[in-house]
Amino acid sequence: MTAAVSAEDRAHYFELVGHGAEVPAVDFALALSERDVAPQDILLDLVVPTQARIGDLWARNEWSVAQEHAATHISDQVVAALATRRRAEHAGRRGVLVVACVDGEWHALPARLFAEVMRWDGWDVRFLGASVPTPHLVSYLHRHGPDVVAVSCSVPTRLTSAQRVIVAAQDAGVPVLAGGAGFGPDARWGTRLGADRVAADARHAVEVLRSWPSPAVGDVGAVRGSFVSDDDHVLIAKRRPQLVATAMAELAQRIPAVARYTDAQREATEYDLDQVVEFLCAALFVDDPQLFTTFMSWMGTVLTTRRVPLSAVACVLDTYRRELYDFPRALAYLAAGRLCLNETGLEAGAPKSAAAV
Ligand code: B12
Repeated sequence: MTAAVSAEDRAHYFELVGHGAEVPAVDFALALSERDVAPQDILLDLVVPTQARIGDLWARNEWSVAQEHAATHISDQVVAALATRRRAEHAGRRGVLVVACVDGEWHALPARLFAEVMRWDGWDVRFLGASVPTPHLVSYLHRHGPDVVAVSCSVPTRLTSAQRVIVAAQDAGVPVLAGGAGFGPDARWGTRLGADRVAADARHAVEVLRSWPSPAVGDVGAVRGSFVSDDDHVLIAKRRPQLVATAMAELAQRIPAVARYTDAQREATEYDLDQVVEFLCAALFVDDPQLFTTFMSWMGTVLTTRRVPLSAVACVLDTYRRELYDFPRALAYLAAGRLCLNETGLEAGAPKSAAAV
């Protein structure tokens, strides 16, 4: 019988990482492990919720990027310490599992957390880390011939890269398990993009891999639902610079303060406008408006806490709707996103003028 991580443990760990107390945080995690808490539980019930909380604090502008980086470094150290101190029993008996983040995906820690849990479940894990270029991953797969490749994606704007990896790995004869928050609720976009298996999180992945008797022999060559997307996301992505420039010009006309922005403010705004188009393209790619509406709610929260009037974001969505008049699906997604933004503004308690978008 193993012990569990308690709410007090989480509160204490959060205090430690919040104060940059690296050594005490690592010692605390190791002490939990000595108290008979399973290492998997320390990662999934201590480190994961803390990292999610840090993300929320960053999104709400309560923590700076520097605070997030410092805390994430500590969590990284905790994972490393547990990985070296607690060796898996029967290591590697389940086969070789390559874990890689898709091209352009810099969230290595979620993938590492997943990887360590799989190692303790008996896989011989080869962890390739952040943003692995697809051709390099494929050549690695050819050279090492793993039983499964686990593809990690934390932000949905990387889903086009994810699909390229899925196809290339399967062509190389290696079955694909897809996971990470970027694949959406229950990793549903992983299924849509043709992965052999998906899992919502690391615990679910343990079950999925245990009930997948022999991935290498069982699935390769099987007829998979082939994923076909129309070209809307490609055509719109090509127009990103022009869409952002038009939206920026319109904002400057409507909101005098925008015309007086410093270079840094202008750059940050252009980045946000570009993100809107990127998420719209990702949603069109997987043909799911929910990807875009979830993003707009998130963006509504992020911008409200940074005192950006949501009316400005609504103005941007209106510009995009005018410019993309010949893409009916994009128009429907933008309309749904605008509605979501309105609701987010009201929930976040934005001033009425800003929320009434
Ligand atoms: C640390 C961090 C970063 C670091 C990452 C460093 C590192 N070494 O990983 C850096 C600074 C690089 C970063 C960058 C960015 N980030 Co960031 N980041 C985070 C943060 C705070 C923690 C990440 C983490 O450790 N997660 C660990 C746990 C919490 O994640 P998890 O998904 O539950 O992990 C499990 C599963 O996903 C699963 N899993 C993972 N891989 C796989 C693979 C398979 C096959 C399977 C089955 C399962 C599986 O296993 C894990 C354990 O169960 C998250 C917050 C969050 N909620 O994750 C934001 C977060 C992910 N980032 C976010 C954003 C916006 C960004 C940036 C766009 C910011 C920017 N403006 O530049 C960039 C994007 C960079 C890129 N293109 O990749 C947003 C994404 C929001 C969205 N709309 O999608 C988040 C959610 C923050 C927030 N609350 O707003 N970030």
